[in-house]
Amino acid sequence: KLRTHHTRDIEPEEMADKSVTLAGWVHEVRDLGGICFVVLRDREGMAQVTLVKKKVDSDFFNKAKKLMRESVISVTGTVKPEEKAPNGYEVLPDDITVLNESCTPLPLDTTGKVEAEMDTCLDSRYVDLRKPRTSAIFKIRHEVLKAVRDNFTREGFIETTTPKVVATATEGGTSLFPITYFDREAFLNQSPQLFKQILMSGGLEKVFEIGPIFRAEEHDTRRHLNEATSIDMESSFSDHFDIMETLENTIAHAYSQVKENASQQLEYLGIDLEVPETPFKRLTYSEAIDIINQYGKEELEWGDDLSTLSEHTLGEHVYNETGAHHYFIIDWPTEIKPFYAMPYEDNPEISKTFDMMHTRLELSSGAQRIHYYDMLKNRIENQGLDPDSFDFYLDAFRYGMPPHAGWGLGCERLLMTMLGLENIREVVLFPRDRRRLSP
Ligand code: ATP
Ligand code: AMO
Repeated sequence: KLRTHHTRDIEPEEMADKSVTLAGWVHEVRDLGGICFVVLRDREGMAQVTLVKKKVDSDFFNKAKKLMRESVISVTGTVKPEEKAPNGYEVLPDDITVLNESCTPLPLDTTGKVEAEMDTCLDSRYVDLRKPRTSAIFKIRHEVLKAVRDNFTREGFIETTTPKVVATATEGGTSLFPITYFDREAFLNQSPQLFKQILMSGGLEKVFEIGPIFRAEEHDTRRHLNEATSIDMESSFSDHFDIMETLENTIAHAYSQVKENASQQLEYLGIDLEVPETPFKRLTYSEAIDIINQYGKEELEWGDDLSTLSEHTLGEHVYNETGAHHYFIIDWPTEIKPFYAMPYEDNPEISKTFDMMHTRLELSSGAQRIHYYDMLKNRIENQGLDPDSFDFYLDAFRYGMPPHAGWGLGCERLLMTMLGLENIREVVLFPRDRRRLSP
């Protein structure tokens, strides 16, 4: 057997004098002359393998001293409780097998003593991921996705998968990546929007999808990706207020599950996670504009989209007033929201829409949708789009489409704000941005 235990599975007192086999990477070798420590690292943590020169065979001691950092090894030995060692034990080895030797020098330092540039880390993700801090991010990402699925399931949603190769745009604002689909032009989907709505006509009632979205954003920012993971939901017989509750619950559940199941990883990242309180504060768009204008940093008019600066001004204002990072901006002008957003019956200038914000940036947007065929077709035309290319979507509205609402939440933005990270690329294994296409 190459491994009997992970480093974290060993109980120092209970397992004292027992024989175990650990497997992993050589994190560090510390040769102090008479004693040599080999620090073995596996996915769960570290273990100290201790060789005392006087007590072991001299060939064995010399071989251990010369182990290359990041080589893959399997160590069989006995457990000895030791307060000064990581996890409170050390292993006195009988045998160390080198399963695969690492080349030298390494593309980057895995001990965290030398900080590498983001590009170096991303170019060599296979080594970067060996840093406990980096792998912690992806274990937390797993916990977040698991919690999101749990919460949807608990609320009666079913998981769906819709195509990523499509014929039309869905989100007006950003541009599309064209691709060749046999002899036709096609695109990578910007959002499952049209499909999740069609599923409402199909009677699935409550659906969610976690999948890639592609946006040909020209700019290179710390919060935009060209391939992102979107957490999408759609719910029939619901209005925008109903689904705002689902959104709050999803966020709160993700935070609490991470806190509960990833305490070790939060510790690696130095984070004391606070679970946000629900319900989140709700501001109308008009109130938001007034608040932003009070600060005099810029002059916004009703109908303007919020700039990055205004999002920051507002986020800080809300945080200072309430101590909360998450809040909603509701009731946006119909004109600056996508064609599928439902206007208020008594005031069609404003729509049944919301953005869910974090102090630093937008995390999610959603709306009650237009479920009337004629109204939807008009809105598509008014936004300068060609209704013919939306036939496959519009048809679903002619044969019994229920009222419905939904939202999209950026998985990476949720994670970067949860973990207080500056750059969205840190929470993606292999990010796609303006410059980066491999690995
Ligand atoms: P969405 O997910 O809807 O795209 P977002 O937060 O990315 O949300 P955008 O609509 O792309 O929002 O832009 C929001 C604001 O951020 C816009 O008002 C825009 O001025 C600003 N913005 C977008 N890209 C950049 C950029 N590269 N540099 C500075 N500001 C930007
Ligand atoms: P929207 O375009 O606001 O709405 O996108 C929803 C959320 O997805 C995330 N997101 C991104 N994250 C990183 N990089 C990007 N380039 C990027 N683009 C979007 C953000 C954003 O808030 N169809 C609607 C949702 C709906 O109404 O159901 C939509 O796509 O966190």
